[in-house]
Amino acid sequence: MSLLKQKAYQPLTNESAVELALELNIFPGHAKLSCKEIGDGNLNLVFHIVEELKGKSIIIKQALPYAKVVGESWPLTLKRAKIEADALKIFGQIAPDYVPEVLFTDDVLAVTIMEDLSHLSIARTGFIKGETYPLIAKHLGEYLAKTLFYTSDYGLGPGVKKERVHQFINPELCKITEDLIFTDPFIDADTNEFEDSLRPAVEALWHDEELKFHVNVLKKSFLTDAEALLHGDLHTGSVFASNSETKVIDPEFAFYGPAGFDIGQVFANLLFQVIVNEEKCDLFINHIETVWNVFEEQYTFLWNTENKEIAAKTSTFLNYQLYKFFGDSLGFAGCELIRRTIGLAHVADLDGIEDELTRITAKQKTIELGKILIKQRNEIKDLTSFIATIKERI
Ligand code: SR1
Ligand code: MG
Repeated sequence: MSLLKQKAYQPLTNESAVELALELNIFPGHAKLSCKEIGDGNLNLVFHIVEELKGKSIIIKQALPYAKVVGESWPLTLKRAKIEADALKIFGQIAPDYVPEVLFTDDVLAVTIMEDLSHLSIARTGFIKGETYPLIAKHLGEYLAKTLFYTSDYGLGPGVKKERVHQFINPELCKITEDLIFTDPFIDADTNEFEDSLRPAVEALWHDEELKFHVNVLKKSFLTDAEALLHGDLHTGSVFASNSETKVIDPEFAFYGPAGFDIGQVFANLLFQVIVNEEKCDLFINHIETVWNVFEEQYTFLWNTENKEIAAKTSTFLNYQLYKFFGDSLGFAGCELIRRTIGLAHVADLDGIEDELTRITAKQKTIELGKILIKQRNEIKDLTSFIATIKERI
């Protein structure tokens, strides 16, 4: 019986992924298709299907009922596939240049079929190989301004916005972030993973009461500030890029949260390259500046031209908003730097450094910069002081 008619979840194989694509008439019935499972993330299966003669291709992404990075002992809701598909559709309407096209979704099979982006590379992998993607920062700044404005009270109006908050209640995936970013790295949790030589630096974090206070403030903001529909996991592994194109993928962690969270994840994941890539350090600092400058300019334009809250359209309130987003983003960036260094889910920018001394030194710098950004996020009032803070620590 056809996969869709069975109305039951089953993990796809290369063979059944091809059957599904044929059943949906995405390719002609006689097409000769090849399929490869290419998922290298922490959670899902990803099938790349290519029509051998014509070269047409698609991606089928399927959620697994557990976290792949840990195994079946960590069950995980399949509902995240619907959240991801719905978020891709909304972000795709708002910022079509920067989001893959969705071709089909099915909530029971937990699949999203989308445009194939394999002519692009995962930005993190490209950066590690020496690419710099000259337009990625401008594109991400624009993506952030549009998605964070148009999904907010100011872009949608309070009625529709509240419906969206309801639609994107995503407790299980949010809990992963709450634990892995805001809790576990700051206590002696089983999920933490770090080299023995980092233990003194890690234990210092666990005993730093001032730091833990600030992390609790940031976690409270993550839990309660429903400012905009966030991507929720906007690291450089969630971005496909080339020298001319940028596409943001994988919004399964989407929910209504503080706007600075998405911006901060982008900052932190560019900071990994600032820290490890001595030769191109200035270029990645420049990317960070561009992300913020483009975000600020475009958010300001949307605020002034598309604002649904007439009485809020003042420059003082806009400045208040931008100042809050900036400070929040530094704090969230600090949390991301620390959790990717000593928590459960690491990044190849750091872990891929073969020489142990170089790797440990880079990780120590990452932890120190993370601490400073968390504690001083409200004193670092603008880009100039942010860049100065970065340069003092690397
Ligand atoms: C168990 S999931 C670990 C991490 O992978 C995802 O991409 C998120 O970043 C999450 O924190
Ligand atoms: Mg992901």
